[in-house]
Amino acid sequence: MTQDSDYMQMALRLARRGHGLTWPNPSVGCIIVSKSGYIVGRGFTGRGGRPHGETVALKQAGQAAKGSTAYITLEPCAHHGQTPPCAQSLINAGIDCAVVAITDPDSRVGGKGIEMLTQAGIKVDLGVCQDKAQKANQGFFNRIVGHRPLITVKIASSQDGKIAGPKGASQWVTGPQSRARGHLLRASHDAIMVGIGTVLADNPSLDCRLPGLEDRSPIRIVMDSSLSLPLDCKLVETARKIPTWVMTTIKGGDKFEGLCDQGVKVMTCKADKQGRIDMIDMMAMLANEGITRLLSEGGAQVNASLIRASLIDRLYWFRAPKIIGQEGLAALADMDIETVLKTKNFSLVREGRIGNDIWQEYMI
Ligand code: AOF
Ligand code: ZN
Repeated sequence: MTQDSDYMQMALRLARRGHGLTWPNPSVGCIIVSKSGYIVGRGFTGRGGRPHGETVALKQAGQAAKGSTAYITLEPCAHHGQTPPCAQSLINAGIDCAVVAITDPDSRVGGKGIEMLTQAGIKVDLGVCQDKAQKANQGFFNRIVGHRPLITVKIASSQDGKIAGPKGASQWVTGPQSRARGHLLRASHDAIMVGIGTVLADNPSLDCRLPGLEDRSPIRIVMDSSLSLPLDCKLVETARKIPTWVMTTIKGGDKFEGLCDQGVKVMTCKADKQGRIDMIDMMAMLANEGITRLLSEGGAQVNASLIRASLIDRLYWFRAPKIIGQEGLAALADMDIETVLKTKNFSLVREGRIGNDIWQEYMI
């Protein structure tokens, strides 16, 4: 017999489809199972956060929602937004039972959705697959509770941890399959971030070029403390097509205006003692802009800054079967021993072979 946890895992799989699309909102999955045990509605949050997952699933279920059980990956909302609260829609549809994975930390919800359902006489089972839901919603939770996005770092290196050869040629260290996986990672994030060094070395496009997923390109963010971004680089030239944000410490001036004129959004962050961007302040600004899932593609300086500020939640490391040698550029720059000793250990959660490369996924 299908268990509650099986249905919840289906709902979580649906929710994950919305990663990268639904920010500033979480992606919520909902499965409606009729009295006779059939799945009559499936939904997840739409682009930009609307419609909510429950709205989609209830619409599909129609009259069959009467007496059903709804499996929802996050507590249904209790506030009046652009539409009535999902908790009210579930009550109106006549469901018998709600199985909810985890409560919503948004102060407009925070337990009120569960309360509404219970008061209406609906049986509520809270906490099914809670750990998995915590991970699936981590971007949204980080934004609301931690005032920063979920931060994932992707590194593509040689076996000896070098991301570029002696002349800084970094683009093709790993094979085509790893690069495609990297593009899939882009599609499941709200924004992708690189440092100015990477832009000057590679002039990248930072879009998602997988067939069928071209419209899943995330926002592109460049960390550029002194505004060295050339006005004729690919990112600036395409800024009106794919949003491009520049994080800097500069407050104005010709370059600032020039970038804004080309459609780039320039945001001024606090500077640290060395004049570098204050990472915590920058992440709070990004969370404030609604970013829940941020993918950092480095390079060496950005990776090191993230490690120094203890800001890495997940790490994907792709390694090609090549040795570049000590002349190459290390994945992490400026890692002095004090920083290394302070760094928390990562745990390996998954690994595999991809083409001729090895990939590993770590969590803090
Ligand atoms: C749900 N189902 O699919 C999502 C929820 O701006 P609004 O009105 O769309 O509300 C956003 C809030 O709703 C968001 O902060 C979070 O608390 C909740 N998200 N809730 O019932 C959904 N995406
Ligand atoms: Zn809702």
